[in-house]
Amino acid sequence: MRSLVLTTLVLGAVGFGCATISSEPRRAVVPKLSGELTMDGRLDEPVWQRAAVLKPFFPNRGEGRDSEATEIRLWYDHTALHLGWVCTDRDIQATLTERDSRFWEEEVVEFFVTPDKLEQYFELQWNPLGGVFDAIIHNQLGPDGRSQKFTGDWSYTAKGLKSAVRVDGTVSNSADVDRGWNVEITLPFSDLGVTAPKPGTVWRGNFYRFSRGANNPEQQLSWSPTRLRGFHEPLRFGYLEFGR
Ligand SMILES: [Ca+2]
Ligand SMILES: [Ca+2]
Ligand SMILES: [Ca+2]
Repeated sequence: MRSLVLTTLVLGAVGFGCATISSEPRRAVVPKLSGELTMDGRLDEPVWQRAAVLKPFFPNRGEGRDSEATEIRLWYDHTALHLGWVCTDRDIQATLTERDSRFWEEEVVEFFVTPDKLEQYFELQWNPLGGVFDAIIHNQLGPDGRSQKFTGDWSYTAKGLKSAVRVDGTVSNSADVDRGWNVEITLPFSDLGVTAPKPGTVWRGNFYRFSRGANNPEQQLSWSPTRLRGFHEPLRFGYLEFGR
């Protein structure tokens, strides 16, 4: 514990860019907004300008910094949560397209979220080719809150989920220099088994990215770093408060 505290102090003192790594899970307020979206992967509708912007992402172990920037934009209305991913990427790599593929072996962005208990949460993923993964995770937590083991029910399908990807570059061609990719997402609350949360409600959730490329080592990036080996540490998920 003593060394953990010391590490936190040192990291806090050094800082990384405009933000420091906090030992506490991160927090965000998700604004309640309204606006029509054209589901095309372009975040150019006016409502995206008023969304919460969650950035930067950090290496999940909580040390070092990201080699390419990631941000998530977030808002909700009376029926759904809306997510917009902005991934800077000089070399976009992906081949998988089928639903529930093992996208994490390539490049992918991920959203883990639970409206209720930490032991059960939704895992959703999107890749640069428009691939989608959806599952319900059951995670057995030990007395210290850490994951002991988890299983995923991949048969779950988020039936109302709508998403679209826009790639600025070429996928799986390391001979050129890409710029990045966006994902535009509408996730109805009904797919999470709930109605729209009342303002002030706090959920737990986290945003992750597997970043790879020909000249980049793999990075496992997080909005709220778990500071442990994997992403499946719900005690380390961030806090998402629904605003007014
Ligand atoms: Ca759009
Ligand atoms: Ca890449
Ligand atoms: Ca599924």
